[in-house]
Amino acid sequence: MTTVQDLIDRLDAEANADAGPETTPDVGIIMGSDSDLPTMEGAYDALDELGFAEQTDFHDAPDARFTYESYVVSAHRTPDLMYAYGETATDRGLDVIVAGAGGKSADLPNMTASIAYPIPVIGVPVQEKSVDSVIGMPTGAPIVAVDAGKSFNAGLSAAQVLAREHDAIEERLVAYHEDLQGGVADVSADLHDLGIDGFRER
Ligand code: RP5
Repeated sequence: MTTVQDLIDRLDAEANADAGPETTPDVGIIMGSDSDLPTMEGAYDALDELGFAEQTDFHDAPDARFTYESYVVSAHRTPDLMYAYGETATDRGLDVIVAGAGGKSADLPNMTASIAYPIPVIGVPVQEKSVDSVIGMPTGAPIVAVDAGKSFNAGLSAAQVLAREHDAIEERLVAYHEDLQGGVADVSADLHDLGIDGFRER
């Protein structure tokens, strides 16, 4: 059985490893419970769509140039692990963290934003009732957040952070946006040209 201390030791070892940016994960996805996973899947989907690969071994990066990793980290059940994750984020090579939590005490995103500062944390409130908890930060302690459940946008935002430094990601984001516009244009033309009845049947 894996203990919290095992995971903390692992994070510490990775932070002290001599690993360059080519091999370390770029995006960290964390969530308060595995029950958050269905809501958080959009973040994985967005990053997958942009050509990121999942990295399950810190020391063995996949061929893809840009990668993400993910963990369950509970602010309330495993506070030491949350602290270790945020504190080692820079040394582990993360550039941005997507953090999701649910319930009324959705503190993982906001606490991780404080601990990992200045690494940007994009908060995902898993439910409507989690929004205030995620975004309610005091002056000087910032968090970036999406609306409840909008984890796909959180994944896109994480890529936007990386795109400032990596042209390849910017190109993928631009291509994604062009596809998005193309999809709207297709639907718009169909609605106009087929009429409402034809559109319903198409
Ligand atoms: C939060 O408590 C988690 O982010 C989750 O949304 C919620 C409930 O967790 P479980 O009881 O389903 O594990 O910290």
